[in-house]
Amino acid sequence: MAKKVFAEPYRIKVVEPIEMTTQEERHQYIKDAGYNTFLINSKQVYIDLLTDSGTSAMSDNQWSGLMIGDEAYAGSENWFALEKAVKEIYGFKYVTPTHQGRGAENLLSTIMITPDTYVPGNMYFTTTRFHQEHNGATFVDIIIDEAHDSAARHPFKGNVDLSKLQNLIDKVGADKIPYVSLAVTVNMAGGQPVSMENMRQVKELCNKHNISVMFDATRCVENAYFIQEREAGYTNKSIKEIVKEMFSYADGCTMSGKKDCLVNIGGFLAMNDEELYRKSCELVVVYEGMPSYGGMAGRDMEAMARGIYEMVDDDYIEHRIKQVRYLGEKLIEAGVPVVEPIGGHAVFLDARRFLSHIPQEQFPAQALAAAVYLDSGVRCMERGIVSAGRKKDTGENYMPKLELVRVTIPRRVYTLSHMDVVAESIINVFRNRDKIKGMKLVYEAPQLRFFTARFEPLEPWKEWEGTI
Ligand code: PLI
Repeated sequence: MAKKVFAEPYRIKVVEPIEMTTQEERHQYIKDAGYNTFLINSKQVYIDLLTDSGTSAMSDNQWSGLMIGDEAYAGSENWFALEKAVKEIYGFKYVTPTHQGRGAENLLSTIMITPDTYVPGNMYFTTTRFHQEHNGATFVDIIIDEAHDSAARHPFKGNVDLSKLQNLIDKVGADKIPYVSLAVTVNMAGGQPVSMENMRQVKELCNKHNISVMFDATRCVENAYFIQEREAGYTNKSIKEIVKEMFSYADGCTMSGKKDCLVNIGGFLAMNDEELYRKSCELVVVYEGMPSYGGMAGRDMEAMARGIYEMVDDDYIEHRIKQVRYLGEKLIEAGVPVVEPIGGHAVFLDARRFLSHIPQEQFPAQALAAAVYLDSGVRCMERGIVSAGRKKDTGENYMPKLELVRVTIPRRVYTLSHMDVVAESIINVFRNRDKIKGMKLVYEAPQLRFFTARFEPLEPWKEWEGTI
């Protein structure tokens, strides 16, 4: 019989007090931050759901690993532990460490991309597309159409549309495609998974044309859980077995250890090709450090090695996904528009439907993230027109179909009671949505603008009583 009630598969040994603020204080803080939640100080936040990146709580086993950090410049013991863990769990032959995911993206894109090429991918991610474009490629979105529709309930909304990939190969030629970039799960689509069948088919098609398949492995354990839950033939397979099979359909991957690997910093590039490995070792020393640390301290590598074994624990990942879903279902029950099905790392509010009176050019998702902060001190993130940035050729804004606010759940950090508070606040904001007005952009950086952009409301917002 399926369990109705579920609880954290861990108990709390250390606590970190968090502070509450008043709504009046938050008015000032959000104004000072240019209505950008990235620019709010952490101390001014009550429940921090900005990201699940680098925000995990480590286990006692990982903390104890920090004490055996071997801080040698070369050949650290902890590097060998990390290399072993990656080879064993992901199944690749070679590993190059990096300080975080974008370090690996930089290496991969610099080595594999030449100007005037095309990198197809299942929806863009901000830093990933930046590195591809920076090296002269054009990103081409080959995700299934359902991924761009927040209400479409496809079980594997991260899947590649094989005909879109085939059409691109026919149009530009396989020699103009350095690799296919396949994210498992797809962050910007709402943390949506790719099915094992789809990964297999993408690999088969690419093999036919001699094109490499590079995974963005950032949240692959969450993807594995959805396969176990939803795909025929995988119910009785362990998460560890599913992860191993997933990577058998890849030639390599970039990885942000700050997510799945349950650490606060770290990443890697992994691959099967010896030549690519050699080139990555040549380049890693320029940007990251020796091929035996890649920007990480010995202790960081030990924590990550241990996190890699913990992340494939079936009970851990089941709880993680169910915690995110618990929040999502509370919001759905209250009529709040969210991306469905609920994804792996976050609940995504659909700002288009939530604030249907604000046109996309007036940054509804940016306004909504600011409004949730004002209401309760809960911090979340814009994932819409601001994050999408501008087209590299014309400088025009991308106008993504998805205009979302990501309410991201760090791993092993918050309890179900925190989720209740978050739900209450978002529901309160939903009831007061007509009081929220559009924004204008007053500062933007030339790339990855969402991190530092500043905004002002186009007209004053009407006050409402916050939940906290
Ligand atoms: O933040 P990094 O450099 O360790 O990783 C970059 C990165 C690559 N791919 C994907 C799918 C990501 O989600 C990602 C980073 N994501 C962040 C920071 C986030 O808040 O989602």
